[in-house]
Amino acid sequence: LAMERDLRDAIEQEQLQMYIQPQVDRFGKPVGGELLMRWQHPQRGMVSPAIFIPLAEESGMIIRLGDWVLRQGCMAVCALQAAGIPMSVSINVSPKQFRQADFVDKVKIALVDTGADPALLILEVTEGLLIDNLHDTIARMLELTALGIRFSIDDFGTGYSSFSYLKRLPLYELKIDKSFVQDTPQDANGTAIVQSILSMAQHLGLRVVAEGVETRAQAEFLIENGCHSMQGFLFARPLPLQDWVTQQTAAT
Ligand code: G
Ligand code: G
Ligand code: MN
Ligand code: NA
Repeated sequence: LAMERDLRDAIEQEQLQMYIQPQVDRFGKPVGGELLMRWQHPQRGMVSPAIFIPLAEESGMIIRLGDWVLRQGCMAVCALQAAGIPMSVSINVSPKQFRQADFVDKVKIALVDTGADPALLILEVTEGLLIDNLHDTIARMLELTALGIRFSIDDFGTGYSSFSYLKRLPLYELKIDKSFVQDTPQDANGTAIVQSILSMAQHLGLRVVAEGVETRAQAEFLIENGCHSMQGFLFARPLPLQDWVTQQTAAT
């Protein structure tokens, strides 16, 4: 509860920071990046989003955090483009944030205010979003895709997975959850699941990002099976956006 109060101040006191974790293609070239929030608390130190996001969802603070992340996402699109780094930017959108009556308006305003190219912005949503009001969810997603924004299903396969939504939603991408990725190539069942997701995605015309790629063997397996891009400690840990920009501009 003390943490809940602290979270309220975190935005104003600039304790929140955006990290980016690159996603690379099969040649190792960065093609996108996921923004991940970090909270540097003056006393508690670095607080994991795995702790404060659920708290923010319960308390409703996720709306303010989400507004901030949306803006940061647009600003990251602009910063990368200005630095000549051709990458898409993925942000995590929680169900509560997505379901706000004025969410589409907020996205439009953020795009206009920042001048960000919507074609470079990807919204990661979870299967939890699809449990109720699928009809409204689809309508809202269509409004956003009409702006040029793309959608990705995060943690694919771990939530309420239903094949029917895959054909009804305007999706661009699936992110295979790291729990499946980390079963490859040694565990027969996990490996079969990953192969099936990749094959299904290919037939549906969806791109696939594998998350939590930690070993060379996993990467080789994923590439052999047609995975488009990979994200994980093998390639890079999440790092402050500015550090990534500096590193990329120095490299070229
Ligand atoms: O980065 P890890 O970095 O530890 O993130 C832990 C969890 O927090 C993940 O499930 C991730 O999706 C979530 N998360 C990280 N950043 C954000 C954010 O900006 N918004 C939302 N809604 N979730 C986030
Ligand atoms: O948004 P999502 O739930 O997918 O959050 C991604 C989470 O995965 C973050 O907590 C991020 O720090 C974490 N992560 C990223 N790469 C790796 C990895 O290679 N291994 C593991 N174990 N976690 C990772
Ligand atoms: Mn994510
Ligand atoms: Na995920």
